[in-house]
Amino acid sequence: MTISQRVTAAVAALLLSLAGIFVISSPAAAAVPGSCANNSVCGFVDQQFQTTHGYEWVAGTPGSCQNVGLNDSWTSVYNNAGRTVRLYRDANCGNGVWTLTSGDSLRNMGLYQPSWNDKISSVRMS
Ligand SMILES: [Ca+2]
Repeated sequence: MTISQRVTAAVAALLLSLAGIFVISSPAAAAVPGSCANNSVCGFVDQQFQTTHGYEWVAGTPGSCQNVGLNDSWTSVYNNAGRTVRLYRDANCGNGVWTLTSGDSLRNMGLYQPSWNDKISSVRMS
């Protein structure tokens, strides 16, 4: 093999492995919208939107702040509200930490910002 053939083969192998990752991950991503109610922001105690240890659907009124039921427990969150949602570390929408556009999600807050994991206390829909 020439060097360029080796590079081509390595790139092809990398693309194949990436394709495998996407195929494996797509069913989990597709399952979220159906389980999270429309017009709601959905919080999950576990990562990857798993419901084993608890979950809640927060159906908000646009512009109003809502304290979540599972205080300081969310690890993953899916925004199915059809509008932008802001997440807050404190009750009554104090200390905003993250904004999710419609359809956006966080699979594991501990990966993005460990100090937010198990800290969300309130949300506001725009
Ligand atoms: Ca909190």
